[in-house]
Amino acid sequence: MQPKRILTMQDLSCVGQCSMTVALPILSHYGVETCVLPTAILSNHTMFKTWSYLDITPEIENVYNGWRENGFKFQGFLLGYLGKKSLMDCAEKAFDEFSEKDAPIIIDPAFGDNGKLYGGFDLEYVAAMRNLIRRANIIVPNLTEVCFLLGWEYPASYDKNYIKKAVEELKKYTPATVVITGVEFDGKIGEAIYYNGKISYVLAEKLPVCYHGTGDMFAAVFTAKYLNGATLEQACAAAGEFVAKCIKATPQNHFYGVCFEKVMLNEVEN
Ligand code: PXL
Repeated sequence: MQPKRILTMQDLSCVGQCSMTVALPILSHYGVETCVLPTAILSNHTMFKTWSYLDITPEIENVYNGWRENGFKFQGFLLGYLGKKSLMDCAEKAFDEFSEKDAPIIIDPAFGDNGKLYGGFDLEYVAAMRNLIRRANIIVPNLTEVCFLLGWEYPASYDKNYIKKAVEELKKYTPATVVITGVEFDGKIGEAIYYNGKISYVLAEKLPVCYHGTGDMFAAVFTAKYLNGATLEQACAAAGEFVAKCIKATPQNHFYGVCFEKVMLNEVEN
């Protein structure tokens, strides 16, 4: 079978093991032909003290002209950190013009974590994302992003009823299947999947550490597995397992991302 060809749109942080520099190798490793549209070029991700930032929006129409002239189409889309509101219009244009029939659109809102927005984002960006998810088939927000999308306070604690209310509210903005990442119950961590009116949970051991870029990694493995025929639950379990292995392979002093390369090397050698 020919690998599926997808387009992933997210930033290229030159240093920091997140967004494009994890999505591209992981999607390729798991058998997906990965075309990229970098939305911004940063010296490093925004969890470091400082960063440079080049917005790619002005170049995108030239890229699209190249794609139009060559007749390129994609069989799926994975959106991560876009950076600016203008990129959301570019994303919609890509869905309209470069999609094969029924190509799934998977959107990771990628604008915050731990109850806070990432540096450089504001509520206007959140509102634009709330609008963009109406185009998604699957969204993979973490709980911080869910709360911002709904205009809710980030909760000190929550139960399964809270998650149910949250997904029901989200459904007002999107027809998508909702996969909330990083939810914690009974000392375990994983995903709440809302599909066809029902919620299921994929939970696994919670590791006592937290690293940047793991959400991007989760979205990439999830997307590859799902496009290659896994169910939502299987794709979540595989992605969660991959992220956990990467965290375990990362020494504590490696603070800015996780050592996913070691895990992939292991998978190739075995
Ligand atoms: O991992 C999410 C992410 C992606 N891209 C950039 C970031 C972050 C998180 O901080 O700064 C540029």
